[in-house]
Amino acid sequence: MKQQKQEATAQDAVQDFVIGHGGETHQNAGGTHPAMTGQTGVVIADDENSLKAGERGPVLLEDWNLLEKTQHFDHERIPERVVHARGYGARGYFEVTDPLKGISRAAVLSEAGEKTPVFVRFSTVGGNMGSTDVARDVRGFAVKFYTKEGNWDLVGNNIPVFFIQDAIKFTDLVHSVKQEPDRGFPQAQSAHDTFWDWASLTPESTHMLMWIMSDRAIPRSFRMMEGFGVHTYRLLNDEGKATYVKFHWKPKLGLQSVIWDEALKISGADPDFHRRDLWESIAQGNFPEWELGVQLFDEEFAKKFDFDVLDATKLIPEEIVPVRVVGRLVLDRNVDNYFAETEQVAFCVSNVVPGIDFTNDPLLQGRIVSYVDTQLSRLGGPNYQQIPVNRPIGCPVLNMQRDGHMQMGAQKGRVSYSPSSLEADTPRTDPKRGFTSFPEKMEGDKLRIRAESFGDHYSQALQFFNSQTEPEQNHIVSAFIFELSKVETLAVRKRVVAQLKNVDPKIAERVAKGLGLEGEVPEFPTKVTVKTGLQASPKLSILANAKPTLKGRKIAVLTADGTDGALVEQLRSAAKRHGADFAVVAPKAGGFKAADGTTVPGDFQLAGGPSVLFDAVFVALSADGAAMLSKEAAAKGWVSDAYAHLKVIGATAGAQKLLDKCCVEPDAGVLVGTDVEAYLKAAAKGRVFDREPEVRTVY
Ligand code: HDD
Repeated sequence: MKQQKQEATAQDAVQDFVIGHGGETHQNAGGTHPAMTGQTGVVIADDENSLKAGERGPVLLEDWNLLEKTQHFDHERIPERVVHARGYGARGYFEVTDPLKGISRAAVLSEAGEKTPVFVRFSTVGGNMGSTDVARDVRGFAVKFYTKEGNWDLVGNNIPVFFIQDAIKFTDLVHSVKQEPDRGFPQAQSAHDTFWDWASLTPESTHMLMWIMSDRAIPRSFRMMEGFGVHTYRLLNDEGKATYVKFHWKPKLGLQSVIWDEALKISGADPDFHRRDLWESIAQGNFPEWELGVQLFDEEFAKKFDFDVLDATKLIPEEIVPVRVVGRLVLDRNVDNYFAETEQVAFCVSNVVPGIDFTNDPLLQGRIVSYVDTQLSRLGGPNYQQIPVNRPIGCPVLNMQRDGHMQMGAQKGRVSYSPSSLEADTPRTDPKRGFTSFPEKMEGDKLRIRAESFGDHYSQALQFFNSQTEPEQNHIVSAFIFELSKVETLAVRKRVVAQLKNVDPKIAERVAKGLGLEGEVPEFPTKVTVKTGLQASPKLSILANAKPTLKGRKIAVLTADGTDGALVEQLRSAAKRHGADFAVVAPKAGGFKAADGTTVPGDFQLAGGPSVLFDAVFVALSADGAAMLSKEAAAKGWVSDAYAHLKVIGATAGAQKLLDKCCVEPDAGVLVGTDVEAYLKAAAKGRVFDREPEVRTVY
């Protein structure tokens, strides 16, 4: 009796708080609140107190609810992915706009208007699940198409080439880049000895190194990056005719990256920067969109190409084989449950449908095996395809596979084998509709060998560098300097620079200068003569392909008491009109008191809303406000970071004192005044790269 009375009192207090008795209003979601049950459906009477022998006595083992709840909790985690552990998923659809009729028999690509549900997971590669979104890293871009002919997984990255040519090297690559095994750090970064030791001794990684040192490895948003299938795949038509294909995802919002110093600071300010951006844009109805493009070519073309199309460290410039857009991918639904969907989704390179086939790319061949194997260990057994997020949609699963851990189906009947005759309606193979492989002619000796056609590791690395705009080239050089500055072993630093000499001595010289290694770098032996004459491919540049738009971008205004409220509202509505998000940053969480005495709510308190979180900024301060914030480190950091990160800065005349304190020099991206449209027009152009030599050393 006594015990029950006490419980009632505690519960009453909680109820009072939640539903707002006593004059206070607290948020309450309402609804009918069905009874809470255990896993067997038994209704729980008390979920606040364990069962005890006496008021202050020991807890009893018979408290099955305590045991069940705790046991379930103890097993809540599953092994994180060995790579790509940190990821974020969403649902949507893929719609065919230009069907590949006669090229692939896969309905997902060849039927006009065919709409296929998809699950997409973006990820970083090296960091653990709890690391940061904005690490310098490759981004995974994995798409599960639930086609009516079965699931097709296109497990790609945001970079079109890879570190290695043969899957047998994958373990070494990953071991070198993950945290070092003795000390367990560094987390989510390649800037350490083991990675560069491995890379410096692996010439085939050189082209990829150029890409991960480029701004491609620090995207502004998942919504603003490309995706690539990387390998050359095969498409097969109804007659079994094969066409080689490379897959490309092109973002509707154009390409954009952050500045490296910004990335470092975002990682502190908002480690969830990319996932928050994706979640919020979908929640707001601004559905991210990509075009799916294909480069198609045949065996004859492949033979004429400078490089081997089976070599995943090479790409085919779009200028040589144009990308044909075949459909669009729209992400229009956030997940209901992160674990059930994003964590349990199992992408397998082996998941292909009739009309899409593999090639002999040795990296691809290894992947076909590895993904299934990893799902077995991650998800606990062979029935992982039955987890809702992995099940096909719109086509049945009928076969003779049975039982196993966590079997969800109860297949009926005696027959679990084939051929059989005892039961009607048992599933039978269908040679016409079924998956068939391309009957490629095979002959040759069984050898452990790397094809000679895979031998040139430097020419496309140079082509990539030469295809970048000047600021992008500068960023690559700075990234090498940053990364190698973190490498403690001098010999490793030198070896990387020696490799760079093979790409272009001028690049090597610039990196050596930044490291203080001029004249000290040895030669790295190579048998290859670099093809210096490869045509630059402007499509490989982010800046050359950026879109002058504010769509999907974020603008913030820095305010303080005394700020012109009407100007803030004008900025807000103009930003919205241009498709941008708008945020008010104020010294106090509640917002600011405008010049006319009204209170304007804030979105961020100054310390929690640094300018690194936004694409363009406006400093809307009265002279008093600027004087006050000139003594506030967070405000000075806000403005000087925006300037150093090459952002377009708008400012009221009253804000000048703060700009001066932050050494903001006038340039095309600093607009003092209240012409909102002129400011937004400048902001739509993106960063002011001409400012860069003023704010950091270019080696
Ligand atoms: Fe991989 C995960 C992409 C080479 C072995 N990989 C994984 C994911 C992506 C890629 C996007 C995350 C999927 C998800 O979101 O769940 N991987 C690539 C690309 C590669 C590549 C584009 C080169 C072209 N991978 C590669 C090789 C191997 C693996 C050569 C092994 C031989 N990858 C794996 C894995 C992972 C994985 C260990 C870890 C978690 C998972 O599979 O599901 O099996």
